Amino acid sequence: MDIKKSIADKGEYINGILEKYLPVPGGYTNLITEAMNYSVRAGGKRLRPMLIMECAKLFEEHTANIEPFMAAIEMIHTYSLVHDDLPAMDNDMLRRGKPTTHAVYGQAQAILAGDGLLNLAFETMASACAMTGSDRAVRAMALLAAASGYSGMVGGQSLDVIFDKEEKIPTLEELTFIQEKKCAELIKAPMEMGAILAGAQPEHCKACGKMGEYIGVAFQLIDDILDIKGDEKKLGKPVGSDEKNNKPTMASILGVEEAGHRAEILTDKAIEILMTLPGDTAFLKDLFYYLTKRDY
Ligand code: GRG
Repeated sequence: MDIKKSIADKGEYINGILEKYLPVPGGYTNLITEAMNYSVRAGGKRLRPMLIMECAKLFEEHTANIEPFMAAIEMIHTYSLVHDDLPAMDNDMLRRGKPTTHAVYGQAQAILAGDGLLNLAFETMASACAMTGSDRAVRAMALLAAASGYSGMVGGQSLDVIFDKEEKIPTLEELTFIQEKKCAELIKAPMEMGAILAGAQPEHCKACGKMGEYIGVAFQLIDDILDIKGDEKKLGKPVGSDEKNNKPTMASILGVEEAGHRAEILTDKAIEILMTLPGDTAFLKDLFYYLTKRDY
């Protein structure tokens, strides 16, 4: 399997889904909707919707009602990137190979574009829940709400900012918490959501979540490594951002080699779980291996 091509093809397919849910610019909301659409259309691997889709496929060939959730998670992920790039946070001017949202639309509109995407995500999922009356849909929405909120991504980001702004050095335990919450929650959630939406048994849903947790932490380790030795052109964002912001990461504390080694161990653990699941696991297996070797 040419995994790079498979990822790109699936990404294109997901772009088509996203287009169905993006706001239509016009009237007095023209600017904010443009800023929202700019942020989503700037690109990205579309990994999170891909994980919903592929994990659902393990249990059911065609899962009804899955697209709104795929669109919603990418909206939430994109909002987090828009806010993370703001001067109050990482102050980055390049993301996904394009000027960041605040660089194009100004800070106020970028904050609002993030807010707009977050709300649109929940509107999209809530409409799907209302239309189908499906218990699976409600459970998937609740899971994503928790994973992206104070006890998940926002909580991790908050602790990260505390250390950043107060110039304090986090312990390894604190750094692990940041990593698990800021990054892994939004990789774990889509895997479990895919299983839930496909009506998998509770133990299979949990197994998908655990697999996602391992991959999520590995993903962050690789992200930290790429920030040290990645190629700015391939990444579409500046490297050395963590060092510039005096931000210790697992890669800077453990060293690039050890961080990479840990990512490989976590990936093996995730694949061990994957092998216990039904359905065609070939794509996910290749994807997990590829993610540890990715250069973007
Ligand atoms: C502002 C609430 C709030 C949260 C910010 C997303 C985030 C949390 C911070 C960005 C920095 C960072 C290292 C986050 C960890 C998650 C991560 C590795 C994001 C990048 O995800 P990719 O590589 O991005 O999937 P693309 O552009 O491909 O979608």
